[in-house]
Amino acid sequence: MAKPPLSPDELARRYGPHLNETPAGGWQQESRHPAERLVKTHCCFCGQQCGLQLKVRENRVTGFEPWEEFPFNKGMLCPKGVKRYLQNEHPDRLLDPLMRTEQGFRAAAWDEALDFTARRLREIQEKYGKDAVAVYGGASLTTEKTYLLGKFARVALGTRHIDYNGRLCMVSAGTAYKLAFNVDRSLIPWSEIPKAQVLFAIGANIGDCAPITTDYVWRCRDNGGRLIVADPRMTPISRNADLFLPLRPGTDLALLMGLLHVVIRDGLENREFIQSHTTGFEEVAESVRPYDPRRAAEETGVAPESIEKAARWIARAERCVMLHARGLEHQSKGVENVLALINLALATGHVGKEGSGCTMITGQGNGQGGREHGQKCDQLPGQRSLTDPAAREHVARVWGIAPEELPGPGLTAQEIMNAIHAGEIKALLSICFNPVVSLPDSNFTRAALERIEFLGIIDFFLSETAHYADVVLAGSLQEEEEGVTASVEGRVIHIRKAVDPPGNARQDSWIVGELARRLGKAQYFPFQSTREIFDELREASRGGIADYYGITYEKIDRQLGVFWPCPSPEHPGTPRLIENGRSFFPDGKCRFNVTQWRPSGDPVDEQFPVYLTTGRVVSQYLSGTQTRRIGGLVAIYPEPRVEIHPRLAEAHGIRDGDWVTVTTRRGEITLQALVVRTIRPDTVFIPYHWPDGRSANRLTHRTLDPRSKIPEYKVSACRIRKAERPPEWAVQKGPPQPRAQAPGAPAPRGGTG
Ligand SMILES: Nc1nc2c(c(=O)[nH]1)N[C@H]1C(S)=C(S)[C@@H](COP(=O)(O)OP(=O)(O)OC[C@H]3O[C@@H](n4cnc5c(=O)[nH]c(N)nc54)[C@H](O)[C@@H]3O)O[C@H]1N2
Ligand SMILES: Nc1nc2c(c(=O)[nH]1)N[C@H]1C(S)=C(S)[C@@H](COP(=O)(O)OP(=O)(O)OC[C@H]3O[C@@H](n4cnc5c(=O)[nH]c(N)nc54)[C@H](O)[C@@H]3O)O[C@H]1N2
Ligand code: SF4
Ligand SMILES: [Mo]
Repeated sequence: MAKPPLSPDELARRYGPHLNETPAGGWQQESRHPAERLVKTHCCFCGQQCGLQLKVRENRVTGFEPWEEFPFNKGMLCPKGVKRYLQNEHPDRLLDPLMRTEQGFRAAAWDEALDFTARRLREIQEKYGKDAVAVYGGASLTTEKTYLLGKFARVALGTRHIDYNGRLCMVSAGTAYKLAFNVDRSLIPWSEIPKAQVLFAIGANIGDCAPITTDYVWRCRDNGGRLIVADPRMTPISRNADLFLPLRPGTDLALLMGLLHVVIRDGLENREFIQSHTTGFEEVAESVRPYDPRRAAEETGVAPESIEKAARWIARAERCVMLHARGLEHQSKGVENVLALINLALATGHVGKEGSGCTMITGQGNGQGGREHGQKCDQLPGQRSLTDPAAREHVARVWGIAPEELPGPGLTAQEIMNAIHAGEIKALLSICFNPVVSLPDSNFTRAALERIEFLGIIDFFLSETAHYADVVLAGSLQEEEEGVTASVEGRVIHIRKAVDPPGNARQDSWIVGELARRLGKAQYFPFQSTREIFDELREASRGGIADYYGITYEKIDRQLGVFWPCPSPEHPGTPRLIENGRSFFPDGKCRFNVTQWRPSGDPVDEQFPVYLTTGRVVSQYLSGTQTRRIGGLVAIYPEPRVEIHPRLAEAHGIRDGDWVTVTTRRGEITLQALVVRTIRPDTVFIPYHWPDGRSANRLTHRTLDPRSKIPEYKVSACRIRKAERPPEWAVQKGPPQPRAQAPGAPAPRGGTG
């Protein structure tokens, strides 16, 4: 049954003028009203989870104030944090459940929408089997919601298939850290960063994507620390780097193996640390032997002298912190890349001591907490493995079921979409995920959703994916339900409820609980409050790696956050992991892992000679559902542009502002050129926060890392040409927008302005 999405016109007619597109200038509302109360909580956007205070008046969020005491950001916020409060009152908020009719959506009563959803899920499971239904979760949800969702999939639906949008984000890092340390969390609290003598940032655009971390980087430099940055683009922080390594997209592994080669060749490895705290060094040393600086330079395009220098700086530093993000991880060898960085950290002994450590910069708001308690396809609460008999027994006991009733591991996020496309999975319940914009190869995603038999969405805005839904259940913003998240540091923090959801929208966990009840599983979901969900989560995680047993909301408030593991009420929490080199493996050793070079899944050739890489800009967030609706943010970077080096531009007769068609083996889109000197001349960059004709994911490919199953967003092959005329979307929108702010502009230093 083909099910075309509703057209924008139809949607606008049915559901107001703001849908799917930001009105000119966007939604702006200033906080003129004095506050009745201030609610100390956190920014809902990125993994920094900055503390802030929401101004509340008459059950509405009307503005914000800084929260100076919260230690991570001390009142500083980036542009998104300053504008986040505009969502609660936004005219696009979904205020009722929506049900699809022949003509479009109509508002429905909750009983009708929930009954229908539960009935369709049950019918499909009866007809095709339990695993014909899949669940998508998200890492912007509070930890309680993600826990509830894992239990819902396995107990209420009994399906194997639940996975989450962190599969597009944190899983290469997580897989590698588990292989090396048996734990998936930053090894250090951010207070270690300013103490480092050398900071190595690889594939992390800290200025735009972790803006508050910039302040830690500058403090490190103020203390005399040296900064090394590896990125195909000169991002804001690299302007102040002591050494910049402009590597070719997808070649990090060669760079990192080259660095380790130099360390070992020059006898700079930390023998004592290697001997006392690690296993597997010899094999890794052997594997990097061929990667002398000349070969590493050939593969990466980075000068051999720079590789030599970086290796010496890192190895000779007493304290070194290595920071990485998706540039390193969004590759079909993302896990190998992270392992190679960890190998370098272990070989130089920069793990488990003050001012040293390697760490991923977590992406989504609850990117950390969202990957700990069971919404991953192979995971049970507490970062336990779904295939570990002891873990199954423990969690089954807490849930009041027999261990045999727990389904086994299911498919990952992209694999679920592949199975929908293949007609094997017939229904999807998706919360906090916008796959039409965020999954690679979006023509494929759209084709899959056109054939799905039932799609249910829980969201507070009508996302592009919701256009394909049979039912849209109007859910809640972060500040509309109490809970916890875990920040980039591994600090568990308290999300306080500021207001109720508006109109007939409902709290996410109420919606999930009501569906469970309608599926006949009410007894397993007796929760009257988030606190009761959290208390069960504490039990379920008890004794696991991510042990929350000793964490309570009150303790979080007293300590301004608690770092897990925290196994007992008296335990203060664990800011630094791998203390004195002790890993989470039973033998306490850290593991070296041999890494092997593989080419990208979409190699450049004569037909597609240019590298395409994708990522972010400071003012937009993820698939843009939230930030494309906020006026002050849209103004900063109104439309996606394709970054091109002047030399590449000139070769194609392209000038700044010209329309450029970018074509890959999947499709093409036409955007305006942003001609900048801050990118490699063999590479173009497109931010991915927009849908349809502006969507970078029309171009990307579905190759996955074989272990983490992360898509290779950072490496595609493309060709470019000057377009004769503007694309359809631009014609409809009117004259081109003024030039966006060039990247490489000074990085924000925070501040609430
Ligand atoms: N403003 C803003 N901030 C965000 C987000 C957002 O959407 N907007 N999202 C949050 C989330 S979920 C995430 S995951 C993080 C992402 O944070 P980052 O990973 O820092 O951001 P990206 O832009 O995805 O990519 C980072 C850098 O990788 C570089 N890169 C591209 N290819 C390669 C390569 O092959 N090797 C290397 N070494 N680098 C490469 C890009 O040029 C880019 O500068 O940001 C979080 N913060
Ligand atoms: N080309 C390319 N593609 C990428 C990336 C890239 O670098 N390049 N990055 C990838 C990465 S790192 C990520 S993390 C993904 C993100 O991709 P997605 O997770 O699909 O993006 P979001 O915009 O977070 O979509 C979340 C949806 O959930 C809703 N939502 C947010 N919070 C809540 C909540 O509390 N409750 C409910 N009910 N709904 C909520 C939002 O309104 C939005 O519609 O994109 C990936 N896609
Ligand atoms: S850095 Fe910006 S987006 Fe991230 S949590 Fe802080 S204020 Fe929010
Ligand atoms: Mo992410």
